[in-house]
Amino acid sequence: AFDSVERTYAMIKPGTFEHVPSIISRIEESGLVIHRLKSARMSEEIAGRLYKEHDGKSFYPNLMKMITSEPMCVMELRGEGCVKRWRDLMGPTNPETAKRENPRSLRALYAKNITYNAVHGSDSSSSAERELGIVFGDDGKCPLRSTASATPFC
Ligand code: DGI
Repeated sequence: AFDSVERTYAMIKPGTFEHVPSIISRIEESGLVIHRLKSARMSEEIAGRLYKEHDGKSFYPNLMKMITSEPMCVMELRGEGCVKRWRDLMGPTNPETAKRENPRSLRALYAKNITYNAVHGSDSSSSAERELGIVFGDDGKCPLRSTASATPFC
């Protein structure tokens, strides 16, 4: 059944607004399905839950500043093997590496630097479930509200 197809959590991160159409096109061409999409600005609280594993690292303050800086596209992607397929489309974390190893990847094309590196994708199915839960509120806690909502973000 469609429900059993793998899913992943994807973000078109702040600083990448003008490339949203190109990135959406690449997703479509790849055959992955955009199951849910919204435009939202992340609250500090949700960002903290999402990036909990990096709390305490040297780059954590910059990471938090970047991810809460402006609205972005958050998505649930679906498709067979989509965790790996989306990670392959993204390319390596560091854009310099991406340019060397995979010049067609989204990070090679659109990342400004390692902090503003254009896109995010879960690193495993279990991370995907956790991250989708946080952002879309599937975990029963407060979801990331879309920018269309009149209510302030929680
Ligand atoms: O899954 P990725 O986004 O490729 O990488 P990750 O989950 O290990 O780290 C999340 C984000 O944190 C990454 O997209 C950029 C930032 N980051 C990770 N490692 C470093 C880093 N930023 C800096 N400045 N230096 C790092 O070593």
